[in-house]
Amino acid sequence: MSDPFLRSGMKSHEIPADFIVDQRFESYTAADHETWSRLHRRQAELLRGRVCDEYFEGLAALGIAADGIPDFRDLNRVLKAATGWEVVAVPGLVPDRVFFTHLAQRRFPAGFWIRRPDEFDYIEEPDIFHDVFGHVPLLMNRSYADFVAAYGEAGLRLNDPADLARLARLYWYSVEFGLIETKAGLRIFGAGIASSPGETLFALESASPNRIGFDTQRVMRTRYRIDDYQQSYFVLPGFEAMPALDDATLSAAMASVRTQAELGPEAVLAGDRVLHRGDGTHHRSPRQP
Ligand code: HBI
Ligand code: FE
Repeated sequence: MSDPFLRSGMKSHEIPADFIVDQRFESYTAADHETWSRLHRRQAELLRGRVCDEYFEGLAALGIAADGIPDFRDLNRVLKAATGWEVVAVPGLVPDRVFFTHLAQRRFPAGFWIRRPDEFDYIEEPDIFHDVFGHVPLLMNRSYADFVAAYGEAGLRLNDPADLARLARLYWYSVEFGLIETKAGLRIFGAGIASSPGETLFALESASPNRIGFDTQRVMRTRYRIDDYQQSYFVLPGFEAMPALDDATLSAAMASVRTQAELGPEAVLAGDRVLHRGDGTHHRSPRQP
């Protein structure tokens, strides 16, 4: 059995039960900071006119800049005052219950390690660039911040793995891969998109994927891909439309969704508000992500 936290350079016995570790800001090398700078410069440039305004507002307010990896102590002074959130360092993916517990208490677990130069364009596990550049700016937004905390609370209330999978799809298709309608047009807000140059262009501009109006029960039924760009993106009309996850609302939605068939990630339904019907070319052509 390989050690799942070797990626961070840590051994299992060094990791506490809540998985929170010190960021060890002083341990980043000049090469680590340079990787961050290159990623930041490339992505900030590409996101101009493609990401929602709230994202760049959060980035600026938090001082997340191209000059180097941010120190969580600096981020947390601003973030805590704004929405009550803080960023905590973790060595990698943490177990679901641990993840939900931190979110419910407004602690966002962020990988503290950064990808190697040879992994510049693709990593399997979230590193500090995905977590901090992708997610943290929008934790300055009240609606997004409240949704992520409510997601943690909801995860702790559920026990059935099938229900947890349905809940996770709401997070996947919004916080990770969501698009949003603005007066200026369609924009990105999902961190999985915002931290990936390839998916930034694909999600917004490719003819291949479907772009469908976000509907809570529809999304809860829809499986997703973890190994390639999404076949469907869901579009929120605004941050205030993030789904309600209080016990009464979620339980009612869950009861209804349990009676409905699951959907493949490529599905388009008669009742969908289709903004773009994808031609599916990307996922049909063999291996050219
Ligand atoms: N752990 N660090 C970290 N980051 C995540 O995004 C994460 C996780 N553990 C579980 C998880 N995500 C998802 O499977 C949950 O949404 C259930
Ligand atoms: Fe993420």
